[in-house]
Amino acid sequence: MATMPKVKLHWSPKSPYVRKVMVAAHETGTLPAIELTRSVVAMTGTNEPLMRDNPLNKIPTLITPEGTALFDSMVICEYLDHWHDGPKLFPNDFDERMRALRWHALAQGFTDLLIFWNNERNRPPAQQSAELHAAWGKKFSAALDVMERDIGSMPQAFNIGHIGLGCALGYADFRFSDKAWRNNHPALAAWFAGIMERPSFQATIPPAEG
Ligand SMILES: N[C@@H](CCC(=O)N[C@@H](CS)C(=O)NCC(=O)O)C(=O)O
Repeated sequence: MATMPKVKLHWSPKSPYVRKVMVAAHETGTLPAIELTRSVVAMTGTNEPLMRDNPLNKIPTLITPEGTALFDSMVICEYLDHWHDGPKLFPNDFDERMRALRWHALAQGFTDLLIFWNNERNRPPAQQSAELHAAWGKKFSAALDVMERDIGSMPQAFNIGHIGLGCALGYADFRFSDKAWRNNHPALAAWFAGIMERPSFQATIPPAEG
């Protein structure tokens, strides 16, 4: 396999989606080929240099040597996965691939929910919606319950599902530690403790708020 060419990545250390890409970069050995550009984003505004590469104003966004902007995080992870010879993050076997993508989708949807919920929590109290808080609270618990139920059948071979779930739960810790998700989800907590031992996850822990 040829070495990955130099690419640029719009990046920020606290984004759970960027973290997925960084974990994938560590796992595939492609990190040295990635030049990081710190791009600050907010749902309520635009970052003009980023907008020139990605009209959706989202990080992560990767720029290939040909000048193509790739997004979103799953597409970028698949790009990185192309450039190494090790076990694939996106398995070739159909059944394995579907299992991996299902886990990834559950984790990604959970992360999306946390991002929107966190944005709502940061609005002035008078503008916040009690309905949204209640609905997100129910979906948060329901998703964790399904993860707890199914985590025993998570494949052993590390793949994009592991990356998505690890980054989702890491973001729950980062922004929603008050929800103490481990209390009712012991199997999931044990799985997460295991995944956090990987150097790729250790190297990408978001910095403390400050
Ligand atoms: N589905 C996208 C989501 C990316 C995303 O929402 N990133 C956030 C940062 S955590 C962002 O760029 N928000 C800025 C905005 O929405 O304008 C992915 O997986 O990459």
